Amino acid sequence: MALLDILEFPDPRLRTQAKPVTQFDAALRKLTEDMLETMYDAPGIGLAATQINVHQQVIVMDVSEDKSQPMVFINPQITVVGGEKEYEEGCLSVPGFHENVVRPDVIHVKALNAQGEAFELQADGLLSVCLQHEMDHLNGVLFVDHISRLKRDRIRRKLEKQHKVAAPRS
Ligand code: GNR
Ligand code: NI
Repeated sequence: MALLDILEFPDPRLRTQAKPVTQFDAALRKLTEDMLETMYDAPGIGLAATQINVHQQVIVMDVSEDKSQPMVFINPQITVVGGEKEYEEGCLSVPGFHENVVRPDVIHVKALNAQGEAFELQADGLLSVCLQHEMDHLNGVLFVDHISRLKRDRIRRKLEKQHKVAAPRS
């Protein structure tokens, strides 16, 4: 197992469009295990491969209270069922900032597991919010794209300043 580095906004690599997974092999299972370890360590409730600079359609999540329900979604497809909900979102790629985002509430998801087997589920509440947030990552979209430009620019400037301070010397 290994901890992976998480890209931070406004890194342009976070804008990459992820490609569907075609090989359900040991390397994919190692990737999902390393992503879960990285997510639990952070700690976070979800992680998309885009965030660790791997541009394949892979998501890991665990929205359970006691962190006992790891979930893996490969090549997910989401259809909106209905409703609308506002939730205060955060992101491991936008550390230290939280903002309210409005999204559809109920969704239907079709995906594959790490073995390549298809499954479907209907989600609402936190599971739905998190899945939509992770799906956005695979499409190069961040939660800050759903808030005002004023707030987004303020967050970008603060993170750029932090990255300058934290940058290794040459
Ligand atoms: O850990 C996370 N918490 C969270 C809270 C509200 C809405 C979405 C999330 S996902 C986030 C982890 C992350 O950045 N996933 O991409
Ligand atoms: Ni995120």
